[in-house]
Amino acid sequence: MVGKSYFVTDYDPTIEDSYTKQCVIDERAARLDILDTAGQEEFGAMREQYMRTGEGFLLVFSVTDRGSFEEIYKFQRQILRVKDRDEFPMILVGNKADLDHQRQVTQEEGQQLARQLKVTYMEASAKIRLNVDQAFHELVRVVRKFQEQECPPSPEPTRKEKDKKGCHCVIF
Ligand SMILES: Nc1nc2c(ncn2[C@@H]2O[C@H](COP(=O)(O)OP(=O)(O)OP(=O)(O)O)[C@@H](O)[C@H]2O)c(=O)[nH]1
Ligand SMILES: [Mg+2]
Repeated sequence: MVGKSYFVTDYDPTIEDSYTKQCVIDERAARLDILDTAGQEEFGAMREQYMRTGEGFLLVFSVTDRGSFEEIYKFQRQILRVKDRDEFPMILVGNKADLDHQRQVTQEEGQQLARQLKVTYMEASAKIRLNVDQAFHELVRVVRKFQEQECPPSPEPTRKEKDKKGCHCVIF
């Protein structure tokens, strides 16, 4: 849902859609390659592949659908397993926040899960465009922070330091 820049009222199950978006986040240019993936189980075979290539993930559930909320934990475990890490850039998004009267998941439950997963929680609505761009921007910040920790930009590393670095290190 959140990859689109317009709101679609028909339900059209996603198999896989992709979008590219250029934007400036915190005064730095970013190119977002967004892969909108399927929630439906029959398209789940592609899941590990997109998990391997993704640099950051928006874990989107619907606040009006308890089942979608309960699936999030499993997705996060799978991402961490595929990445072979304890933490990875992700944001938990509770979508359809405009449908408050149909809520099955409270804001507090969303927060609680986010704490457990060690990620940020945001409520969004694709319909009223609440927090849609913000969720992407927040994810970019988390991805940048993560990548800087993984591979800190060192202005002029010495030869010895270069050899020690795990990133961009070519061994002859
Ligand atoms: N009221 C409201 N409806 C929404 C919102 N986001 C999506 N919908 C509606 O919910 C239905 C499903 O939306 P999709 O974006 O197709 O859902 P999805 O999660 O991508 O579904 P899959 O592609 O099958 O995983 C559509 O009818 C949308 O119009 C929202 O924020 N508020
Ligand atoms: Mg979809």
